[in-house]
Parts: sequence; structure tokens; C-alpha cells
Amino acid sequence: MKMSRYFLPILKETPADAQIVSHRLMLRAGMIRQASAGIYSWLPLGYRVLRRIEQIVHEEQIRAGHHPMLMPTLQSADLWRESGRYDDYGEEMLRITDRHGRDMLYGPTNEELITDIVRSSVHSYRDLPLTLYHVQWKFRDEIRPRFGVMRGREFLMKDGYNFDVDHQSAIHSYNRHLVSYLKTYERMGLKAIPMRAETGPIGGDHSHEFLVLADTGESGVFFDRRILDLNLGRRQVDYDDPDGCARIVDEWTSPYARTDETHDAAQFDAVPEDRRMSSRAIEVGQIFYFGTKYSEPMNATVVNAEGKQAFLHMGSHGIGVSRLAGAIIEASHDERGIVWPDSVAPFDVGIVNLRQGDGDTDAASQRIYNLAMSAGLDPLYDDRNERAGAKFATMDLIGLPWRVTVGPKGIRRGVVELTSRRTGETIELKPGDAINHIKGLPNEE
Ligand code: P5A
Repeated sequence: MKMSRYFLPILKETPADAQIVSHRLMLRAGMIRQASAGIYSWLPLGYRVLRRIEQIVHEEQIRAGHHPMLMPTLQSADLWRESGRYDDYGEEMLRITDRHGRDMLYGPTNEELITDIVRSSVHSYRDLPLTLYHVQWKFRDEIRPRFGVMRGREFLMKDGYNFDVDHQSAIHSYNRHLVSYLKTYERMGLKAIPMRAETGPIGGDHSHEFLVLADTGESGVFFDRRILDLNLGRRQVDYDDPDGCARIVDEWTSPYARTDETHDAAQFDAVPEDRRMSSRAIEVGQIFYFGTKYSEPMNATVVNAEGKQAFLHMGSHGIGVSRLAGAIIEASHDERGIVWPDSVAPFDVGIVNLRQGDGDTDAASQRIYNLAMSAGLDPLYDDRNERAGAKFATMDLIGLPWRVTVGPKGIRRGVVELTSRRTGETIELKPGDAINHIKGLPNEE
């Protein structure tokens, strides 16, 4: 992408009403623009990040054996009356009446709709276990939307729903989700700690939230520092192995880790004092097991192995996809701007032409731009007629992992500068080697 043709509305001023750094940086970097309270448009740069986050979520869900699909944003109130949640959900639900006077709602979550789909076509235990999920916009009329995409009214969520024949099988589904979420957040460069949680309007009594430590987070958390050392890394997970998944879940849920809603001071005091930590944190996901809470009132059953009708055992599992864009920035920025982890960066590398209009520098910049693309990288080439300082400031603000700086002096010696956004380290390399370095490949001969 060439910056002269891109839509990147960078703000010079720091927006006065943005209280936290991720909100400020997303506005300044031209990632989002507020449409109305708690509702945002995703501009091209922000949309790239959102799509990359979504892609990681899809890959890890599919790896865990879950099936992507897409349900609508608007739902009929009738299904919610069946489950009994239409009245319970309260003012957070946006209720709409269509031209025929039918009650509709903008989905805040999809337990009812998916239960209706499954009950109409799954009738035997042989069709189970089954987990379906989608990534879709939700609406919750939050009383106090704030912090940009962190607490929006309209927000993008991955929500998945498991259907199992009994409790034991449903617990494996729960564990599979917990492990796949650990993997998902790790791939985004985040340390998200699973913590025992309350269940609120979703229901059930078995739930974990995933929390990313950040001073600006809305949750208070208490945990044993040991949990920070845990890492899945390259460990291969067999999602069809209930014992293997349960062992990983045990490993992550044994150290003390609770939000202020479930905190137990006596148990926390049993953790050695030098390991006791408390902090603020951002909730980036939550998983639930709620047994037959929806299947009973909605009469969703299958014939089990004994030939009897049995209510489906269910759980639901959510990742805050749009919130993650903000959470990643909270976890990874400096005084100059965003520092994207490679896996979610909107472009892989920024190319800065120090002397736009100079024949040789233009040609060299164009060459390295082509080279990056043929190497499978996604480059953003700053080909505008701007001062070097302004170009560097823009690149630092939008936080691409690498910057290649092309100037007339270097070109005469056949080299460009490669700078890491994270470490600030700069090295001189031949253009081809700069691209190899970004790709983690050795230099050419
Ligand atoms: C699980 C999936 C549910 O709704 N039903 C379907 C269950 N869970 S949840 O915890 O309420 O939401 C899942 C995740 O969505 C994000 N989230 C939000 N993100 C931005 N703005 C909001 N107002 C908002 N509300 C929830 C969170 O990351 C949450 O963990």
C-alpha cells in the first residue's frame, strides 16, 4: 500500500475526551472514528487489525474442532420469551419493533438462537459433541460506554456454543475452549490469565474469565505470580484427548487467580507473600458451562445411548474481538505510539523514503516495496512529500514492527536502514537482506 493513496486520517492533537491510552492511540492513528456513543466505524488501518485478530480466533477455533457459521444480528423476541430471558435481560437489550408490530431485538448474545437451530436438526447422541461459533456484532446498551472499543455498545464478539450429551462430555468441551483460548491470546502476544468468574445473565455456575493485566482495566484481580510463568508455546494440543486438555486446564487453574467478584481473602493469604499480586485487568473473554439452563425451557433434547430423551448439556464461550484491539495496545505501546505484535500488525513493514522526488531514492524505495511484496510481506510505503521527522513520527504512531529507511547516502553504498519498532535497534543491510531479516531468513551470500 502506498501512503499517498491510503486513507489514514492521523490526528495531530490528542483527543481530549479519550481517557485511556489505547483509545487515544486508536483515534490518533486513524484506526477508528466514533459514530455515536459507544459505536465506532473501523477505518482502513483499524479494520486491518480487527481482521487479523479475527483470523487468529478462527484458526484456533477450527483447530479445536469448532465449526464457523454466521447468525444474524437481529433476533425475534419469541425465542427469548421461551428461555425466559426476554424480561430478565433488562435495559441492556436493544428492543426493536418491526413494521408488523413484531418484537425484535439486536442480539447481545446468541444462546437462544443457536439452541433453536440445533434442536431442529440434532436428534441423536451420535451427532454430538457439536460446537458451533460465529464472529458477529453484538449490541448491549451499556449504561456507561467508555474507553473507546473497550466498552462499546456495538462490539464484535466471537461466540461459540457447545452441545453435549452429558455433563462429562460438556466439561471436556469447556476445557477444550479454555485451552484454545490460551493459545489464541498467546498468538496475539498477550498474557491472558484464566480466573474463576461470576456468570451474570448468561447463567450456570462454572465459568472463567480471561484477563490481561493493565492499569486501565475495569476489573480488579488477585493472583499468584507463578501463573505468569506458564506458557503453551509450541506444545501440541490434542483437542480430542479429554485427559490431556484437563491436565492443561489444571495447570492453569491451580495457582490462585480471581477477580474481585470471586476473590477469597483466606485462600489468597495461603499463597506465599512474595508471590501475592494484585492489579487491574481487562476481560478479553469468558467461558461458561450452564448445563440444561436453555435446553430445558426450550425443549432441546437428543436420544442418548440408552435410548432415552435427554436434555442437551450446553456452554457458551466468548472472545471480545473488537475489545482485543484496545487491549493489545494497552499491553504494547510506548510514548511514541503503538507497538504491534507481528501477528496482528496492520502491515508488516513501513518503508520511509527520505527524499521523495529524488530519482534514485524513489527507484530504490519502489524496488524494496516490490521486493517486500514478492516475499509475501504486506508493506506500507510512505511515498508522501513530507519531512523525514513527520514520516518517522507517523510510522512510530501506527506501530508497524519494522521500518526500512531509504535515503540517498545509503543508496550510494547499496544499503538501507532496518529499524525494529520494539527495540529501536537499527542496522544497515542490503535491501534484499533487510527483507530476509524481517522474514527471519539468513542474509544472501
Ligand atoms: C459467551 C459467548 C457472553 O456473552 N455468550 C456468548 C457469552 N459472554 S460475555 O462475557 O458477556 O461476553 C464475552 C466477551 O465479550 C466482550 N465484551 C465486550 N467488548 C466490548 N464492549 C462491550 N460492551 C463488551 N461486553 C462484553 C468481553 O471481552 C467478554 O469477555
